[in-house]
Amino acid sequence: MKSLDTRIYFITDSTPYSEDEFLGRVESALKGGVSLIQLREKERTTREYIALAQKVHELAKRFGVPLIIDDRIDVALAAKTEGVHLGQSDMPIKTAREILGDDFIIGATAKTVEQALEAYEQGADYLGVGAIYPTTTKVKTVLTSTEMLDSICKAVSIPVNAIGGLNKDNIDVLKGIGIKGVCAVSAIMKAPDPEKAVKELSQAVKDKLGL
Ligand code: TZP
Ligand code: MG
Repeated sequence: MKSLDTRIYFITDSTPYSEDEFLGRVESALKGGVSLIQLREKERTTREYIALAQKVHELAKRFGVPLIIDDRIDVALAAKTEGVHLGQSDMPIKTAREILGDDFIIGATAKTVEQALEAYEQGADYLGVGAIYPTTTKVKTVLTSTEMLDSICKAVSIPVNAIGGLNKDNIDVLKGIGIKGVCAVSAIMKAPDPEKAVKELSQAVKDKLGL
């Protein structure tokens, strides 16, 4: 298993920002100490996605934080990032692993124990499970119960992260569940001061979840 720190997994959303403002916010979040970062773009052309990935990658490398690309292994390969995150309608994990090799970080989305086991058996390095709470981020998802999250954590031996509407004030429900971290978009991206938001979220994750 790879050594992978998923405690504070920041997923970006560039939608409402100019590129400079977006990159400034990403840098601020990195300064705050995120442990993993994912570039998540849904509207951009392939060329635009690669160009932005290269810029975010330069920033992330300065802080020693691995960059994961959402959905697209071609973009991840082109920008030479450390990983890719694949959903249930993206390339199968097995195929991605064959193409990308053992060292590449491959994350998967799972909402059931069956999906979790399949992703694990096909070579996923971590799982994202949710949405735990309703989210304001644009995503096709349904709520996942904390009971299901718990069952998934017990079923696989790779890190499992919770995702969906999570912030420093509502993560108590995750206490006692064997997650290795939380994923957050809005709580960091939309914060007035992303660096401060990351520090506060890290403290809450440490205090409330012991991570
Ligand atoms: N998958 C399930 S919920 C979600 C994704 C990508 C969005 C999470 O965003 P937020 O703003 O942290 O609720
Ligand atoms: Mg995706």
